[in-house]
Amino acid sequence: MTIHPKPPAASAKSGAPPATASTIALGWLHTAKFLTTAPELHFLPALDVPEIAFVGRSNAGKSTCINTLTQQKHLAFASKKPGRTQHINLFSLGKQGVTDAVLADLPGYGYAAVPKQDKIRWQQVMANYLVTRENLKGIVLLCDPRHGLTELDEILLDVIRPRVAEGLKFLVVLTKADKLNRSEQTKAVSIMNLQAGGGEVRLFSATKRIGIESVAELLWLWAHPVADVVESDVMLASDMKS
Ligand SMILES: Nc1nc2c(ncn2[C@@H]2O[C@H](COP(=O)(O)OP(=O)(O)OP(=O)(O)O)[C@@H](O)[C@H]2O)c(=O)[nH]1
Ligand SMILES: [Mg+2]
Repeated sequence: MTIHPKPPAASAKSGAPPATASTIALGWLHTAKFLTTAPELHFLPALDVPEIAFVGRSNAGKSTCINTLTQQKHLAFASKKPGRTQHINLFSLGKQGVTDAVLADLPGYGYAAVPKQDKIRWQQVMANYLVTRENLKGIVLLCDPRHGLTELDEILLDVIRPRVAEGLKFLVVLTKADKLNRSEQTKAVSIMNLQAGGGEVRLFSATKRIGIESVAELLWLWAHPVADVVESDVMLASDMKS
């Protein structure tokens, strides 16, 4: 049996309920702070902490997803107007002011009104980022299940496939799940499981608060691989196995 590691359970203070994996993961995400913004890859600082990038078509809900996970309404710019995020925006995470991971909000692609030259420039910046960013640990691809994967999503999947094969983490977040009924949600997950090339798939809704804990726990695990988790937590996981 495979036991997936969990965020460590914090020791309960007297009277307080023990912290669960999702409260630890959400507490960690809540520490998010704006770090920097860059119009081009070479303006990004070189970092040695794990970076998790949010990518997807314009208006898919990337910035809203970051704000929901971090429980901060205005951390990333979210807007009804597509094309709102035009730079790579980095947010640092970590307790006690010690940065242990970074979230990257990338500009969306596929917005028809963007001039062709800008579109091409952005596709190049994005492809460069996804291929060369050394501390990139995981990619969260946001996809509105009412539209499914677009041609540009497919191109992105082709770009990252070799890195995923080498161990880059990959998650497809099916956004705006509140717009689907139960059976449509189930169907969307089944279809995406076939398309996600071995990556994880989660339903998500910022408005109906679907999937928040589950995505938070996954990101926590990406940023805190078992080898880095304190010995007692590893022992806890191995106790569970026996
Ligand atoms: N119903 C619903 N609407 C959502 C949800 N998430 C985001 N939206 C809406 O979708 C629109 C786009 O959201 P953003 O978070 O700005 O999308 P984005 O992917 O960052 O867009 P760009 O920055 O243009 O790439 C906004 O009007 C959001 O309110 C959701 O879970 N449910
Ligand atoms: Mg955005």
